Amino acid sequence: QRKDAIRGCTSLWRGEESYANVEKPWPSARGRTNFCWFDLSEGWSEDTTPKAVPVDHVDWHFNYYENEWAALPFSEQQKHRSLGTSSRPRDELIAEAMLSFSNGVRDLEELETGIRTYWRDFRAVTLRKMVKDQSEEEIAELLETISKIAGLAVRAKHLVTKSLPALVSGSSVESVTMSQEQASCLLAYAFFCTVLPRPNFNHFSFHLWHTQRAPIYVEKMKFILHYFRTVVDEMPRGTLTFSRQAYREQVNEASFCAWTEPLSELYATPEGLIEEMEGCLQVDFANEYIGGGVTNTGAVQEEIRFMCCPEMFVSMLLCDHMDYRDAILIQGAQQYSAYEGYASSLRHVPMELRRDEPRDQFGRARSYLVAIDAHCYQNKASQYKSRFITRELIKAYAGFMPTEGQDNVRPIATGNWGCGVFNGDKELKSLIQLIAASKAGRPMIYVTFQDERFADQLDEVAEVLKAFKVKTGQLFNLLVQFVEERQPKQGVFDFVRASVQAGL
Ligand code: AR6
Repeated sequence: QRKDAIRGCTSLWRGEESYANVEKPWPSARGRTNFCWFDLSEGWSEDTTPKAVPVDHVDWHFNYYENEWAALPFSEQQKHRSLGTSSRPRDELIAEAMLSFSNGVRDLEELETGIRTYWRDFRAVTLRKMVKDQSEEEIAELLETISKIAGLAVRAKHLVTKSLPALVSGSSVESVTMSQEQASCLLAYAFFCTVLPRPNFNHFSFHLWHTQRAPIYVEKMKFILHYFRTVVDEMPRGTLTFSRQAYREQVNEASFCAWTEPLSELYATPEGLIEEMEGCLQVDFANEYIGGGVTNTGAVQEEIRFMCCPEMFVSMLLCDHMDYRDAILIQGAQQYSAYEGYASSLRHVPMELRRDEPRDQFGRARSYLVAIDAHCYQNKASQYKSRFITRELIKAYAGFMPTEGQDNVRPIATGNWGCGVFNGDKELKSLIQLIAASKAGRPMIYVTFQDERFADQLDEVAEVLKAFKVKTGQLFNLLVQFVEERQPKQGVFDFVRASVQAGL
């Protein structure tokens, strides 16, 4: 029954025909810039790979510290930072190493010597661990893959012909669209540890995977190598859009209490995973620095999603730290790998890329993600304060709010946002997300991660709210009352149900 209800709710958004008609027009009419890294003058077509613009020359703004540009490895300041065994300009050393690797990598020592010219701490610890149990053919295949990854980096002069604006908090650039090929080229630079850390950004580099000993790095390396093998085998022709939105209205508790939207349909399910909810806007349980611990040992919801859909990594190069009003949207990131296990038991499961994935008129596959970071509570008890309810509601609504002037309200697929590593209370967070989804006019699918009991409890409380026609503002008010009047051990659902049944 639950499955049927979810299929019914998402049917419009899964339908291929309706898909092209409901997507965000591009560029948007909002007055902010929508940057496209490739030539869209003749539209996108399935048969050709998008070409970078400008096509005939390179036009980079080099200033790496200027906030509005992404820190590409060839930027001016990076050039003169000598972090390797050679004091020659860094960009030259990187270009030289990439060219040499692309012509073949004999062994891992050659890889180490090449990378150390621009980054002296490099050691291929994880790759060495991997080759230990491999046959000669497997080792040769691995070295060939590494060489082909370098080939992607070498293609930068055709693919990275213009600087890339950063999507920093409050900037006038709303979105950046690039081809999957351009994304793969950037990922190749991350693989070879060429991008330097930048204040306020997560570090777009896989150097810890290469150089540190934690067992998870072997697994992470398998995900990324599988991605590279897939794209070098046949480059996907699609595109991706990264955008940033913020809910900047002046709001306070009183204004939330005045919200009058009816509550949306809520579908709780213990089965499936967020990433399986096709056609929905799927929530990434993010860190304020998007990607969280993905380039170190982190391996929970956000990191796993990045590992399966590596094009998401580009958001770390583009987006700085999110403040409490910010959300990051990623459209078109395809899934290259599946997984088993979770956290330290995470295992890579290879899968075939869906090459026939339907795309919109701009070439983006049907994958919609929104990254929102919950508040992290060191101590679980500290979350029961009205200012935290307000903070989480602003954040969730920043992610769920429809893009201006559009009818783009696909259902939200979410779950225990902020309730794993970040220690949140599921009952409280689920209702906060329901208020945000309702304000945005979106149905909400809530995946309880195999917790049948919680799915039943959530269904039950949603039934009561529906029966008594509770509005968004009223529910918010109840949550605030809950934290103010809370009895020890009383749960949010019990309080809300009792209050509603007693006549609010
Ligand atoms: N589908 C549905 N539910 C899931 C899935 C999934 N694929 N994976 C996990 N869950 P967590 P947080 C459930 O801890 O607390 C990262 O490092 C499962 O019940 O990832 O918001 C970020 O970068 C799990 O316990 O999210 C941040 O730094 C719960 O969702 C930080 O973790 C919460 O998953 C965010 O922590």
